[in-house]
Amino acid sequence: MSKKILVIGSSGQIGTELVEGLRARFGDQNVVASDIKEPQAKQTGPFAMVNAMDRRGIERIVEKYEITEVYLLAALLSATAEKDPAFAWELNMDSLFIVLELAREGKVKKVYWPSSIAVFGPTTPKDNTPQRTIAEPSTVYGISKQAGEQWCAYYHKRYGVDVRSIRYPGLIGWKSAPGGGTTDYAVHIFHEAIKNGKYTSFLGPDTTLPMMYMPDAIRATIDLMEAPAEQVKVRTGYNLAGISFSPKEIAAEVARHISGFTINYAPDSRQAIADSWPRSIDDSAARADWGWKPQFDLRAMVDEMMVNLKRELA
Ligand code: AKB
Repeated sequence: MSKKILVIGSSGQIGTELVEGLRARFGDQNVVASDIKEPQAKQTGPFAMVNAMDRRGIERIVEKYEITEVYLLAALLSATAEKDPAFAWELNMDSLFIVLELAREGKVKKVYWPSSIAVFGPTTPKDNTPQRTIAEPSTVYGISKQAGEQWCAYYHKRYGVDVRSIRYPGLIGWKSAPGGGTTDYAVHIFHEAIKNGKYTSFLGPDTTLPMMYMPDAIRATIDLMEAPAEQVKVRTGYNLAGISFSPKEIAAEVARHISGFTINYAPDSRQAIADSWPRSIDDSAARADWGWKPQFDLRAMVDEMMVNLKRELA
């Protein structure tokens, strides 16, 4: 049977670019995008409206398109989740159980589920955070990601479900807007710099966080899903490192492209979340197991973001 992919949450920040990447690699008709709302981006392949918590609705799509792999991206991110912890838990966990169960029942063969650096917390070693270490998250988003990782490992061990996951750092891209995360400032800064020549950061100047340019994240996601099963030794979530930087450091790079650019700082409730997360990540397990290697450093990422966003916003 040929590969048929369903992406749930395809209109979000990762979904938009992942669908594009998957369609480029496996063909437009072999990738079904789905979301709770109509897509903004023009679709080159099938699209289905579905709520990620609607088991019957998802099953109908799986049957109709003879889906073999599901990428589940629907979730409430760290900052938004803090506004409604009960709903965040419900959405983030119920949707995961639905796809894990579909895989356990043999209705799909492989599952991708995104984890996050949010599984770590204030007691985690902050620099070069190891793959296996203390993980006591202080946000509901982090708790849902940590519990989700354990459920993925459980379904793999107990039922042989082929589920794979990455602990994404903050993701930066120009094709889609970020949706309610603590790392969103690193996308907003580009939009505000190009439009207004200034930006007020909701994180303080020296708040260093792990980040990654979206093309690296999309490549990592597809590479992990395409790796032979025996090479995927971590069935919780893989640490993945790209670039670590602070608002002050990215502002200096942005200023190379926007003369007179200024940044101010007005930390809000997201500062406490950022302070609980690592500064940098040890991703040696992903490198050793399935050959992960990032391509973009801070300068290369900023250069590409500026060229593309200036064109888009013109
Ligand atoms: C967030 O800030 O909530 C996300 C994440 C790091 O998972 N970008």
